[in-house]
Amino acid sequence: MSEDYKSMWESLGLDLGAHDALLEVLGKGYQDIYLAQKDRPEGMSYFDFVMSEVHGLRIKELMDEKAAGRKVIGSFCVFVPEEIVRAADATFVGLCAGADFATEEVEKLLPRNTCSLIKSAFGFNLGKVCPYIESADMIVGENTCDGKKKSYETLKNLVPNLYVMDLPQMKSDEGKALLKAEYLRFKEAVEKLTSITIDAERLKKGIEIVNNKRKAIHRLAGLRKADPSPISGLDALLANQVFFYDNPVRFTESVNKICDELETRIEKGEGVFPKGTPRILLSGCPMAVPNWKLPWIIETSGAVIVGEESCVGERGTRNLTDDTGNTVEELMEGIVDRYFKVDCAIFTPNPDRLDHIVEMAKTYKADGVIHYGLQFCQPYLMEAMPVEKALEEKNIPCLRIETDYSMEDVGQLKTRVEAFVELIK
Ligand code: BJ8
Repeated sequence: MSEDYKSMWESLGLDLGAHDALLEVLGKGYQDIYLAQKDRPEGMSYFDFVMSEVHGLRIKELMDEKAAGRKVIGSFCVFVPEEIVRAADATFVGLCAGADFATEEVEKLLPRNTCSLIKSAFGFNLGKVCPYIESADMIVGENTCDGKKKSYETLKNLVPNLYVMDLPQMKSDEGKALLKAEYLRFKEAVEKLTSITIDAERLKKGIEIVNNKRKAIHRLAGLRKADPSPISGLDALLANQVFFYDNPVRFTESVNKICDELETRIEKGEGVFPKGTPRILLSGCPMAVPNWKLPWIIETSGAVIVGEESCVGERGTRNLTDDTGNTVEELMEGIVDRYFKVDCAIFTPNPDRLDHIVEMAKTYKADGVIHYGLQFCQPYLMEAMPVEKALEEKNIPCLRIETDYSMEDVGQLKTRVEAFVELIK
């Protein structure tokens, strides 16, 4: 950290010793995985800076916003509509975590066979190492998978400000009506928290800010169709991860700047890996910072990742929200329409996701798909089988991986990934 943030972390109630240890591991991981890459776009230095200050400067900014009367709202899921948060001048932050922490403490509250994503969020909270959780004025949980849904019953005893949003499980008219009712209830809760009435002008502005950051990410994704790929999958994943933390306007500018640079690279035929490097589409559970294990294994095994069918990726960002409405009602309708298309595996049946994976594999000219399922994640592990079948029908090779946040299986995963890369070469 470039400044001394100790007093800020102390005032947030962080456990300074544990937090220092976490930052050390994070810094080392970043060094070994990210900074060790060759030929990175210069624009990635912005993301290196963001990562080096992810618990420092960014938290200070949040503190300054709070001091100016703005609220911070944290979320664990892409179903929480950021547009509504922005419309109330509040700041939206992602709270999912991608590393094990305080596992022993967590397993006193949650069954051992809970997915790493949920355990990690609890671990960061119990270990008092996450300044985002501590600075949030409202934490939004959502009824998606059983693991999350039931864990919020426990989480509500650990945090003072948990708001639980119900979500549909089927893409039916009734499901859509439930989503609409829940978004209206959320809008009211945000208005109450911020003492701001969300009118059409505010909502339009909120939609514009979030759409702009999605458009920048779409532009970045489109440039990865090139061969050689102008950016590594690891770096593109990082941009998708920072999407959830950064100031949205600054983020949009920074991603667009990288895209300008990537366009020049493409014109010159330059890339991060040689032309003809096997191209992989990653599909499955979301990867939160610092969950870089599998992408790192793939990109050090002779392949390049060209897309992420994930909530930290295209599943989360792919559709824009219609901003043509003129009333709150019309704009809210646009928000409901947009989010109702998110094809998370908690939906049943969920054919859109299978179609989207096949479509992405074709669009990004992937030679194969690696499906990433977190251990104990029923929705994605169950859906991995129909995904594989749908890909087989199109003659697209697929490798199903089931793992967690530990590093114990790195050797074994590397062997399987290398064999898969050989196969698709
Ligand atoms: S919209 S993917 S962000 S719920 S990995 S906690 S599903 S057991 S994260 Fe998700 Fe929203 Fe869906 Fe996206 Fe459960 Fe699976 Fe764990 Fe998961």
